[in-house]
Amino acid sequence: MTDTDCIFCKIVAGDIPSTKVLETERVLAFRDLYPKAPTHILVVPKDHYADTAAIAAADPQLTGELLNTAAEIAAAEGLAESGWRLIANTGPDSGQEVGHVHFHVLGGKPLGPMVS
Ligand code: IU
Repeated sequence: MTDTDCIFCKIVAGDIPSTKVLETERVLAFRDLYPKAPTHILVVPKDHYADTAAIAAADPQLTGELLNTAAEIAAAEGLAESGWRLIANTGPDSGQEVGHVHFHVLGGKPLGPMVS
């Protein structure tokens, strides 16, 4: 499942370069191009789903795989003890910019409180 207009589908396909962190059969993780923290990695399904609601409804197993991958990456980045943040913006009010579901893994410094 690919959306030809989707930038993350193009990254998954290798048509746009990215700094890959981890790849499995159904999941890709790569470094955010504009990092907001020392560690800022995006975890995405290779198939195109618009957002968390869409993937949770369509494929709970893949949704869980994304979460497991995020935790694995955080541990591999040395964040298990210090902690890390997982964000999945969903829909307009969240500020979601890219319409291909993605989890942000953030850490490597105190991140402060969440915005309201
Ligand atoms: P958001 O949750 O949709 O707002 O997050 C999109 C993220 O994708 C954001 O942190 C961008 O810096 C990041 N990003 C990227 O890493 N590479 C790209 O080509 C584009 C956006 I466009």
